[in-house]
Amino acid sequence: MKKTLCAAAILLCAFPLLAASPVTDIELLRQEARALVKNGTRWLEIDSNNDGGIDHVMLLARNGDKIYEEIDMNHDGIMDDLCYYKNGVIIREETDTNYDGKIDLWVFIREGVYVERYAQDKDFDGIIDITKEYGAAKR
Ligand SMILES: [Ca+2]
Ligand SMILES: [Ca+2]
Ligand SMILES: [Ca+2]
Repeated sequence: MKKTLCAAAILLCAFPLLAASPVTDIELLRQEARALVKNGTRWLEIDSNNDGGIDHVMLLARNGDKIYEEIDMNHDGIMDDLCYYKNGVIIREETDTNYDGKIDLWVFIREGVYVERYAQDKDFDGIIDITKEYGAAKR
């Protein structure tokens, strides 16, 4: 048990730097993202359609830069879209496109706008079926 916990902690630390997370469970990923909370960070919670439920959550750095973001795209109370930022610029987006609580689309973004790579689980079985790389121009 202790060993598993240790491995999880290591995974947590390495997580923002890794490629597609092997973890697809949204709730688990949301828990892991809580490790991004540091001294001076703050949460911003938004009810974008005024239905009384929070559907957009952001973790902000002390200077206001976004660190992490969660969006409930279909307003069912369950977050479906997770975004990760570095220096306030988006680097990765993980989406549950069929709203089953599991991530099935990973998009890696360069300089905040360019899609560098994406991976998709098209049949929602937890196994990635498509990966596509859009590398920078090779020299
Ligand atoms: Ca949802
Ligand atoms: Ca899904
Ligand atoms: Ca699949």
